[in-house]
Amino acid sequence: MELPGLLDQHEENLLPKDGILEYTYPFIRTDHIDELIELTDWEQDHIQMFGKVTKLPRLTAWYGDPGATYIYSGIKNEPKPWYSLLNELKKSVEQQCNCDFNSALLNYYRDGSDHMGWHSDDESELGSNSVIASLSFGAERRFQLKHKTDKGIEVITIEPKSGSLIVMRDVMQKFWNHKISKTSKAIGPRVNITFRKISL
Ligand SMILES: O=C(O)CCC(=O)C(=O)O
Repeated sequence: MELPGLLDQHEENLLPKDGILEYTYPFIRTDHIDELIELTDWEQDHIQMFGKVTKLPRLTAWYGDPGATYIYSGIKNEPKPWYSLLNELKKSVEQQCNCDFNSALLNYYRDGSDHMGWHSDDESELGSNSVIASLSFGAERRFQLKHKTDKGIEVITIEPKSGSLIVMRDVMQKFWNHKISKTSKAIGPRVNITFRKISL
C-alpha cells in the first residue's frame, strides 16, 4: 500500500491494527539538515553478518543523558552529551507528543545506497510500548512497514517529507518491522533522528 500523496497533513494512525504510527507534516524547519550533519559526531559502525564484519550502510550517532546506554545489532552505544540544536529539537518533539525522551539515535544516509534493513525497536532497555519519535530532514526515502505475523496485510510504504514527524506508539514495535530501502535514484543526503526513552 503506497501512501506518498496522503501526507501533507496530520494523520492520527497509518497502521490498520496493532499499534499507532502518527504522521505530522509540516512539523519543523527543514534547513537544520546542514547544521545536523556538521555538528553531529558521526560514527561508522560495523556489524557481523554471516561470520563477516561489514560496515553499517549509513553513519550513526547516539546522544543522551548520562547513563542512557543502548545496545542494538550487538553495538554498545554510550551517549554523547546533547548539543544545543539537538536539545531544542528534543523539546519541540516532547511538546508535540506529550512525552519525554532521554536519548536520540541519529542516522545519516549519505546517498541512495545508504539504508537500514528490516527491524523493530524492541530492545529491552526501551521497555514495552515505548514511544519513539522520528524527525526526517533532507531526501525523501521509502520508509516501509511490514506486520510481523499477519501476512494478509500489505507492506505499507510512506515517504516522510523533510521536516516531518512520525510518532510510533503503543504495541507497534511488537507487531511491526520497518526499514529504509536503498534507491538507485540520484538523491541528496537524509538525516533521521529517533528520540527514545531508555530505562536508567
Ligand atoms: O531513518 C528512518 O526513518 C528510520 C530510522 C529507524 O528505523 C531507526 O532508527 O530505528
